[in-house]
Amino acid sequence: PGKDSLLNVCMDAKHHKREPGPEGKLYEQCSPWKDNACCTANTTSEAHKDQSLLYNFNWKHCGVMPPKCKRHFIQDTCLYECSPNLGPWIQQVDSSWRRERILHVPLCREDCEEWWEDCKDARTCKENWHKGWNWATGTNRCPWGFMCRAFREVFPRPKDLCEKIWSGSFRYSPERRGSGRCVQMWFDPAQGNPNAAVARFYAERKG
Ligand code: FOL
Repeated sequence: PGKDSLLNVCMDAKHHKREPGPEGKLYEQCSPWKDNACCTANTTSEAHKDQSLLYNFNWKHCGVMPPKCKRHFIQDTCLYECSPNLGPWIQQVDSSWRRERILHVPLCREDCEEWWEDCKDARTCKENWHKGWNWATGTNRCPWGFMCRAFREVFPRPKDLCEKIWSGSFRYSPERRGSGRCVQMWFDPAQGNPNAAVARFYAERKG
């Protein structure tokens, strides 16, 4: 594809808009994307719930997730659902719930390290949260034989968390926030969305 087709696009997935555009208001942690977003306000309000209707996914599958950890999962959901700057990493997939996914998005090291640091004492029973849950009750529960353990045991390093939890959506980037060479899940929208320039940089190399 030409490089322009990688810029300012939405993936063809479960809740994404067909095309990015302004949203009057996006909920709390997703508000940085409101000037140009692939998500709707309703998606961003669901993104903040422990048991959201987006995927019927339950963050409390091993007990309550501490708020300092949960905020990173909310931010990941905002990035995943709202970002119009993930085009260089969109791949077609053969899946029951989406036609496209993101693969190997270079996540800035600080975003990954802070996510791990704030979640290391939280608990989970699975390394890959995309597959293999017990859905018998309508929400994800730990499958038979998968014991709840601390994140620091399931994901020994920050890189393990960021790369494995969503089956390779992210790659751990050694680049820093503000470098223009890695994607930030956290940013101050005052100077615009820094990920637009990151997408342009990688589209140039791929397109
Ligand atoms: N965040 C990021 N960064 N990347 C993502 O790909 C992503 N995906 C979700 C949320 N945040 C993300 C969506 N999460 C299932 C589980 C989790 C989920 C969506 C769907 C699910 O239904 N899993 C079934 C298998 C479904 C199938 O592949 O057919 C399971 O076996 O547990």
